[in-house]
Amino acid sequence: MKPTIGFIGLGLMGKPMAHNVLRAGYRLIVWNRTPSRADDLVRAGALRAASPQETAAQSDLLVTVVSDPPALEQVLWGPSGAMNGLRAGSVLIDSSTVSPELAQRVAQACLTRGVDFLDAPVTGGTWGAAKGELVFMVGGPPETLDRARGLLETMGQKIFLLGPHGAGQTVKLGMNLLLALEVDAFAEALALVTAAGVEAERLVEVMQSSMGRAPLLDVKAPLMLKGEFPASFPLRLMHKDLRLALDLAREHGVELPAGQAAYATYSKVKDSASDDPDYSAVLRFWKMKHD
Ligand code: NA7
Repeated sequence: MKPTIGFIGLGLMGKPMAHNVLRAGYRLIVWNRTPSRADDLVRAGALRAASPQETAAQSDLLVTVVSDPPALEQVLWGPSGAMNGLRAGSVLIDSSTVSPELAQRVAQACLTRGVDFLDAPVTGGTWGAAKGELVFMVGGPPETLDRARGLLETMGQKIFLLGPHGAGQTVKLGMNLLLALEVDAFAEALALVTAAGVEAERLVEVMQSSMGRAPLLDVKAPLMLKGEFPASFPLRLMHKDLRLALDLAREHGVELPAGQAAYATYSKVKDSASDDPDYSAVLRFWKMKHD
């Protein structure tokens, strides 16, 4: 019989991931802080739990996908938190992006309860989540990954085991530093080219023939040219990940001058946003300067 899966956090990423688990025929128990976000999953056959603790108590494998470190601490250790519900012998998989240090703390807390843990943040965006084509970056023991692999394969197409607990988060922060700088660099180039009197589309045409197909060109550039920023990966979360990457760099005595500069740019846009845009809205930085 298939194991029972618990799912906590049904945001832009968590919800499509949970749908794929349900479609794969698992018994699924869900909890989300805003209960209405679980309604369509419940209609599709998932069971609704009253708290993170109740979700954990019924799960053989429990997945968490929440915003940031405080959110993860809240669902694990807050009132009716999941940590108190987890049964010995179960597996906790955290697919939020948090600090490697928090991942190691969660692993330690799990160890004392006889629970196996993996940090397993993802890359691939909301479209990858919907198609079940995410890439998992995993930290933890290979035996634990063996227990979780079948479940992860319902949500993703590639699974990288990168080292001990925290290694998944470390690589994820490296990946997002790269993405943040790439989109920021594109926005800078757009600002420069258009200010110098050439249409933005011309830059993109040249990029297309010199750089080939890439997520930046295929997905972000067309929306950025239109000035449309529907949140696929919210800017507030990329901002959080840059902060986590800079913290990690400081811990290890590594300087990230480009990362610092990008953080300042993303911070300015975040502080002045009245909506919840995608991180490609970093382009607004240059508009703000002219307004
Ligand atoms: P979203 O769409 O902002 O969703 C965030 C989820 O986290 C959502 O379910 C939130 O519940 C939940 N959340 C946030 N804060 C809390 C607290 N304090 N307690 C309980 N639950 C909370 O983010 P994404 O799905 O795009 O991303 C999720 C993670 O993957 C994140 O780490 C990214 O960097 C990568 P709500 O529905 O608001 O009640």
